[in-house]
Amino acid sequence: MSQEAHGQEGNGKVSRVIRIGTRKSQLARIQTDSVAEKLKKLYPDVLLEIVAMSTTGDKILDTALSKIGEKSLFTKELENALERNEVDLVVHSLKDLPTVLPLGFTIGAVLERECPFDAVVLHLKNTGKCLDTLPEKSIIGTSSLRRAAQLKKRFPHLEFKDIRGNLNTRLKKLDEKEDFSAIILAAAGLTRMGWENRISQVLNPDDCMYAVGQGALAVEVRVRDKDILEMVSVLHHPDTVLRCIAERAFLRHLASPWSPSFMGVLFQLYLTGAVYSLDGSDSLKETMQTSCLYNPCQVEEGVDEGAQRVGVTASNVPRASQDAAEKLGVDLAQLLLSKGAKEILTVARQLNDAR
Ligand code: DPM
Repeated sequence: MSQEAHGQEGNGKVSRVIRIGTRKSQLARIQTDSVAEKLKKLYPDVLLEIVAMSTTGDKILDTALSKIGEKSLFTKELENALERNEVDLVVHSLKDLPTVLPLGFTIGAVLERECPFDAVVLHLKNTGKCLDTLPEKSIIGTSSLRRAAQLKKRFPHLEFKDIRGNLNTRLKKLDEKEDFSAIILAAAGLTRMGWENRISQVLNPDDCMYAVGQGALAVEVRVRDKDILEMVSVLHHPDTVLRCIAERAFLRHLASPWSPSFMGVLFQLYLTGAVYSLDGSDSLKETMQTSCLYNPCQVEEGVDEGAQRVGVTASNVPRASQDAAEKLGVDLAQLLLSKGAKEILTVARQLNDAR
């Protein structure tokens, strides 16, 4: 619990103040506010305070994300504040959280996943078109190696260039200049910003597989802070938890120390995972299934609350289902590795480093 973490209400009642850390971008604020609202409804007596801060990722705007290398770029400052008890929980996009968290932190809640797919936002002059009908050599903005690799293969008439900055900056770069014919962004982020009217095409996974954890929000907390861990655990959406454990286990087994940008997954009752070369010409894609049922009546009591799977603590989701989800991810990664995934990833890394 934070020092001085008690507020004095007008009626003399003392209640705990919970501080929520967030990045300063509009999307981060919207995401944090949505989680704060849910907590406020569940715990009306708790005082919530939102603490906004800049992160390294917000400051370095001129280098392609895939080149900076450090995955916790957007999370480190927030984790430092968590460590120093300056905040009690931090709201992130799950896909920005590495599959191995620094010691002492855990994902205490994975909220219901919104649309996980990627979306095309067109320059207004291209209204009515789609990726298929854009003219030859049209320039598409994305800094995601994952998106570029898959879309280059599927739409060879298009060219791909890096675009950086938060969503507001990117949309401005698209609209106010002639540099890009379209940009690719996560549908979930656009929808949270209230810009769903700018989505002209939602990409299905045959065209572009989404990233591990995309579309889900996560709440990161201190492992040792059992009160907060228990408090946020009611936000867990069991179906999303299991899908994301499978996806993250796949990524961790295949990729560490890899960044998620080369991989995408689609999990229904099955998990599809793939690896791509940078230009998409070389790829491996496999699907595996598991029976991983969630029966809310079967939640076990007395599960070890410290137990983490790929960074997630979910004592209110059956352990057997979590085991099955995790095993599915690992098995799928092993299958891809046995077919040569490591070679594709190694070449992709060397080429990206040399860019
Ligand atoms: C990660 C990637 C991107 C973000 C890489 C990827 C996109 C980077 C780019 C891991 N994090 O997806 O292949 O386009 O240059 C990010 C967004 C969201 C969370 C924005 C977006 C919102 C969606 C969500 C950036 N992180 O992907 O358009 O909450 O899942």
